[in-house]
Amino acid sequence: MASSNSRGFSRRSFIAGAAALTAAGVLSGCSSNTGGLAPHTADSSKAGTEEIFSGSCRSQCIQGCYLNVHVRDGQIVRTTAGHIEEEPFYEHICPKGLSHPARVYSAGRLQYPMRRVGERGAGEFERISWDEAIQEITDKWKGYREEYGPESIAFFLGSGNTAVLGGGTADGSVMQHLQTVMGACSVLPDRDIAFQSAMVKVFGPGSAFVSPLEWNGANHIVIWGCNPAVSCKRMMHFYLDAKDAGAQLTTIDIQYNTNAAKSDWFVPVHPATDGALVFGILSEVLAQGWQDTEFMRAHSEAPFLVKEDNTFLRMSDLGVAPTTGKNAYGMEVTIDPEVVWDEATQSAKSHLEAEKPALENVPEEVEGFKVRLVWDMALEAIGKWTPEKASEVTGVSVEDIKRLARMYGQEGPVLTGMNQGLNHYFNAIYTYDLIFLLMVVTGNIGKESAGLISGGGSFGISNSNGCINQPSSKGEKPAGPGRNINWTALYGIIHDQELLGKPFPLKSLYCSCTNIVSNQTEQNETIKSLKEVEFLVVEEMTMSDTALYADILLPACHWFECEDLRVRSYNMPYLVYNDKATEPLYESKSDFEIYKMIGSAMGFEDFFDFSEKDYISLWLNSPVAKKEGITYDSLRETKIARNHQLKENPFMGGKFFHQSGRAKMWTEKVVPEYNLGQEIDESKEHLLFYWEPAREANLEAPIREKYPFSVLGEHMRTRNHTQWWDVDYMKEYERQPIARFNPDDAKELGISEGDTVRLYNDRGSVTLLATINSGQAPKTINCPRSFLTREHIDGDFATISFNDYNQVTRNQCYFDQAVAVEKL
Ligand SMILES: Nc1nc2c(c(=O)[nH]1)N[C@H]1C(S)=C(S)[C@@H](COP(=O)(O)OP(=O)(O)OC[C@H]3O[C@@H](n4cnc5c(=O)[nH]c(N)nc54)[C@H](O)[C@@H]3O)O[C@H]1N2
Ligand SMILES: Nc1nc2c(c(=O)[nH]1)N[C@H]1C(S)=C(S)[C@@H](COP(=O)(O)OP(=O)(O)OC[C@H]3O[C@@H](n4cnc5c(=O)[nH]c(N)nc54)[C@H](O)[C@@H]3O)O[C@H]1N2
Ligand SMILES: [Mo]
Repeated sequence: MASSNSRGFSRRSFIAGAAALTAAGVLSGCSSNTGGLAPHTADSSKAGTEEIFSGSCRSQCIQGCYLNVHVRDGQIVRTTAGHIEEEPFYEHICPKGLSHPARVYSAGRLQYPMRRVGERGAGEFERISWDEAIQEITDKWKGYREEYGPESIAFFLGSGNTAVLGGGTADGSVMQHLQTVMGACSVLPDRDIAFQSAMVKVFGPGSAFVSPLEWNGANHIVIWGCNPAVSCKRMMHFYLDAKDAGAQLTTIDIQYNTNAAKSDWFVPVHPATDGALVFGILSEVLAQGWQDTEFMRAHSEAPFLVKEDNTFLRMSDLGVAPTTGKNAYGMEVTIDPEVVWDEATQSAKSHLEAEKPALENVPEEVEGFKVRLVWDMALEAIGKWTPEKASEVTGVSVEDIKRLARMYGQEGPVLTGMNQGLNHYFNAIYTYDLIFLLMVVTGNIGKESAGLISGGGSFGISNSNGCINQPSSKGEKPAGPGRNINWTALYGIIHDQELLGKPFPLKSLYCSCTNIVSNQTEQNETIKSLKEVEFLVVEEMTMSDTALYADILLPACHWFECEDLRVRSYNMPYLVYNDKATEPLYESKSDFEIYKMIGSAMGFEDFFDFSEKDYISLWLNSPVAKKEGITYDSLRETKIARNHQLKENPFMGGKFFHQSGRAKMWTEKVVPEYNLGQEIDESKEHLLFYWEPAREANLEAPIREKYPFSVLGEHMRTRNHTQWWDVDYMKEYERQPIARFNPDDAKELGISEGDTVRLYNDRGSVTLLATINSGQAPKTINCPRSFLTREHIDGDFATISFNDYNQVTRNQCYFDQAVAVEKL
C-alpha cells in the first residue's frame, strides 16, 4: 500500500489555511500548543512518581483498546497497552492510542464556552461563561417548546464518544436519556446501515460475529471489502495469527492493499460488483453440486412455500390454529409455523415437524394453494448467471470465480470477514444479502470456525432501555423520544418546515460527538442545513468543521479527564472502566456534566438526579452483568470485565435468530426502513437472491461518460474519522489529502507524482495532490478521507458524494461517486 510520498508534497495549503483561519479568528477558544501544560499545582508528595489510571480509546474505530494512562505531576505523560490477565491476546495499542497526550494538550482543543459573533461557518466567536451558555440554550429551547412543541429540537448524536456517561450513540447513554426526557427528535446518521440491515434480515437480530478465539480453526479466512490493516488494527493481529495457525487468507478488494499483500491470495474486483461475484460463485457451486443441501433443508427458508400473495404458506392456512410461545429473546409471540413439503411422507407439514423438507419436486398446488418453493426461485435467479457472465461484470477471472466456489463449497470451514467497504454504495443491501446467502448455501455458518467476522455492535450487557427511560426521582416517566429524522430529510425539514406535506417546525439542532460537516454525504447540503437552522448548538472537544457553524459552542473535556465506561463490544469483549486521570483542562467539562446541566436548567432536574455511580449501576442492572458479577464497585477494582457470552458462536448448530430459527431467503412483506414518500419496486426485495449495479461506481453507468472515475475514500490510518486531526505527529505519515491513481490512468491524464489535481462533479470539487500506485485499480481513485476542509488545497472531499438512499435502506453511500479529473 502506498504511503503518502512526501517528495513533491507541499505544506503550503495547510499553512495558508491555518493562517487564514487565525486571521479570521477561527481558532479563538483553542489553546496555544502548550497551553495545557501550564504549571499545575502538583501534590508534592507524588512529585516525580508516575501514577497509572485506567483508560480506553473511546472513538468508534471498532477496536476500543484498553489503555494505561500514565500521570506524572498532574500531567498525562504517556499511554501504554493495559494488561488483560485473562486474555493477553486482547492487549493492544496503536499509534492513535499512543499519541493521546498530544490530543489532551492539543492546540485545537476548545477551552471555554463561546457564542458566535460572525457569519455561520466563519468561526468567529466570543467567550462566554457556562452560566450564560446554558441560559441562552435553555431560554431558546423553552421558547421553541412552548411555541412549537418538543419536536422543534433535534439531536444528532455521533460516534465521537462510545461511553455511557457521555456518549453519542452508545447504548443507553446519558445523551440519549436527555433526548428522551425532552421528547426531542433524533437526526439519524444513517451510516453503515446496509450491513446491519442485511444481517438482521438474513440471520435475525442479535450479535452475529465469531469470536477471534475460534479463527485458528478455519481452513480459509476471506477479508471481503474491508481494510483491517488500517481500520481494524487489532483484528489484523487475529487474522495474521490465524494465518500462522494454517488458515489460508484471501482478500477480495477493489485495490491491492496491505491486507492483500499479507494474504495468500488476492482477488481484485470491480467496485460494488461483489453481488455479481456471488452469483458467479453460486452458479459454479450448483454446477458442481457443492451446495450444503442438508444445512439448507434444516436451517434455512429454502424449503418454505410462498403463496401467490408473496406470504408463506403457514399452518393456519391448513386450519391449524396458531399458538403462543417465546421467541429467541424470551418474548411472547404468536407461533404459526411455515409449511414445507415433506419428502418422506409426501405431504404438507410444519417445518418443525417434517422429516425431510423437500428442496425439489414440490407440487405446484399444496392443500389448495398455488405455491412456489423458495429454493426453486433461488435456482432460477442463480441460473441466470454463469462464471463467465460474472467475470464480465466483476473483472474477476473465470478461474478465480471457480476457485472461490471450490473454497466455499469444498474447503470449509470458511470465515468471511466484512465491515463497511461494501456498505457505502447504493446497492449495498443486495451485496450483503448475497454474501450472507453464499455462507448459508455452502453451510459456512453456524459451525465451529465458520461464519462472520466483523466488529461493532452493542456489548450485549446493558440495561440500555432502563437508562434511557429512567423515571425522575419523583417517579415521573420521560416524555419518550420524538420522531427520527433521516439524514436525507433534514434539509427539507429545516427549509420547508414540513415533512411529507405535514408541518414539522424544526428550530434547533444539537450536535454532540459528531462532525457532520466532514462526515455526512454531500457536504454542501449539510452546510445548507447548518446555515438555515434557527439555532445550532455544538458540544465538541476541538474546533471541528461543524463547530465553526455553532451559535453556542460547548467545550467537552478529553476522555482521560472524566470518569466513564466504554461500552461497545467490537472485538474487545471487555467493558473498560475509565478513571478520571486528571482534571478537565481550561473550562471544559465532561459530557455527563454538560447533559446534566442542560437537563436541569430545562426544568428536568428530577430526571438528572444521579451521580456517575448511579448511572453506571443502572446500566449494569441487566441479567448478563449479574451473571458475570459485574457491578460498579467491582469495575472500579478490576477496571475491565468480560462478557463471556461473546465467546459463543452465535449460530452454532445452525440456530438463527428468526422466529423460525432459520436463515432467511425470502421477505414476505417489504417494509422500507424509512418513509420519504419514495416509490418502491417490491419485485427487487422479496427474493434475497437479487443484485443490481451501484449508481455511479458502476463502470457501465451512463454518468461515467462525463465523470470517468469512481472515488473511494478509505478510512485513514492515522485518524479515527476526523479525530486526531490536531495531532501533528500523525501528519508525518498522512500529511494532507491525496488522490491515488493507477499508473495508466495517470499517464493518460498527464499526471505525475505530487501534481495538484482537482476532482469534481455536479455536486462539488476537491483539490489535492496526486500520487501514483499500481495497486490502484484502473478508473478508480482512492482519497483516504477525514481531513478537515481547512486542510484541503481547495474544496473538500466530502462535497462530491450524493445524499440519497436505496429504496428500502437508509444508508449513506460514501464510495458511490464519480468524478472527472483536472490537472492544475
Ligand atoms: N484508523 C481508522 N480506523 C477506523 C476508522 C477510521 O476512521 N480510522 N473508522 C471506523 C469505522 S466507524 C468504520 S465504519 C470502519 C470501516 O472499516 P472498513 O470497512 O474496514 O474500512 P474502509 O476504509 O471503508 O475500507 C473499505 C475497504 O473496502 C474496499 N472496498 C471498497 N469498495 C469495495 C467494493 O466494492 N468491493 C470490495 N470487495 N472491496 C471494496 C476498499 O478498497 C477498502 O480496502 O473503520 C473503523 N476503524
Ligand atoms: N467520505 C466519507 N465520509 C464518511 C465515511 C467514509 O467512509 N467516507 N465514513 C462514515 C462513517 S462509517 C462514520 S461511523 C462517520 C463518523 O462520523 P462522526 O461520528 O462524526 O465521527 P468523528 O469524526 O469521529 O467525529 C466525532 C467528533 O466528536 C468529538 N468528540 C470526541 N470525543 C468527544 C467527547 O467525549 N464528547 C464530545 N461532545 N465530543 C467528542 C470529536 O472531536 C469529533 O469532532 O463518518 C462517516 N463519514
Ligand atoms: Mo462507521
